[in-house]
Amino acid sequence: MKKIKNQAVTIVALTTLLSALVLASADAAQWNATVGAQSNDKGDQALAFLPNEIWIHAGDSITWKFDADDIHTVTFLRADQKRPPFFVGCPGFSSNPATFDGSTCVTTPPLVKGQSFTVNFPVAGNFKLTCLVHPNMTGTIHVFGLSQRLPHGQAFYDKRAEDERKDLLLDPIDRNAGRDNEPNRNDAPGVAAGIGKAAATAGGSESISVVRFLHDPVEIHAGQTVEWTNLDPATPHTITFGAEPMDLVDPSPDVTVDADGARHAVISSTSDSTHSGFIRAAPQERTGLRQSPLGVTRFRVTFPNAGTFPYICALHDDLGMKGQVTVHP
Ligand SMILES: [Cu+2]
Repeated sequence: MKKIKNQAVTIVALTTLLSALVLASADAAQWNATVGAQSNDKGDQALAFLPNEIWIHAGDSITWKFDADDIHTVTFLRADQKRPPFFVGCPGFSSNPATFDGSTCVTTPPLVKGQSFTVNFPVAGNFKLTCLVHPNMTGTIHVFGLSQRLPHGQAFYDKRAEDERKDLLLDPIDRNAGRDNEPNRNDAPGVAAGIGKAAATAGGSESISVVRFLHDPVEIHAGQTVEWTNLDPATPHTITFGAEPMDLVDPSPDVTVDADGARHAVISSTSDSTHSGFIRAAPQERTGLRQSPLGVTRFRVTFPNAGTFPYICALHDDLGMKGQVTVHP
């Protein structure tokens, strides 16, 4: 008799637990968003969370689907945490699905088109979403308590994502920018090493980056100098001839610095290697913090001898960022 009663208690307890679980899962919604977008030739990269602002209930999850060949991360740092390099992560990378309540950092490793990642948000709060690869790629997740009404449904976010994607990818960037300038007094033909535009929504910032060498290919005569200029507000690029070095951030040892801060190399033969290091704009300023150093946005190469000199951006060659300099005698 006592055994039967115990069994009955166990069954009641189990039933209660089960119905609690069913209730919880019935209430918890699953939301969808996209990370990144690109043109068919991969040359235009939208560095954006689409959409970059979402309102959900505590207990809900969001699944981010990656949709670009350029790498991105989905990252939630602790409020007091310093921003780490993307290859370091939190440190380390979260397993999928992850849970973020503000107390512990959550990040994916760098992911590309076809991959996805889900984060559950058990606690109410307003949380910043960022991509560790792209500092200007941010968003906001508003997590409401269950008693509060959500302003939008999934259909709204799908439309918002599509609108933001089109705004970024179809907004014409002046690909001739920088070309109308008075010719350089050193008679150096110019190549734009990437061009971009920053944009923002109420949820955060985003940008469009053209990962191409514009005004390429270049034809010059022996003895002339070519100048590459990065016209992107944030994305770094490199100009790399010959062997790709292990360290992409810093220039190769042969590179010197001109009086105006531009880096400069001399390539005498088609078997020479040289690497610009990261060519990029200075980061944005923030009041109360030490100002950021000037960016290094220019790289020059002098070609004393004739030949055909192919080169790449070591960061974006897989997206098609390659060029060529032909030097005539
Ligand atoms: Cu690049």
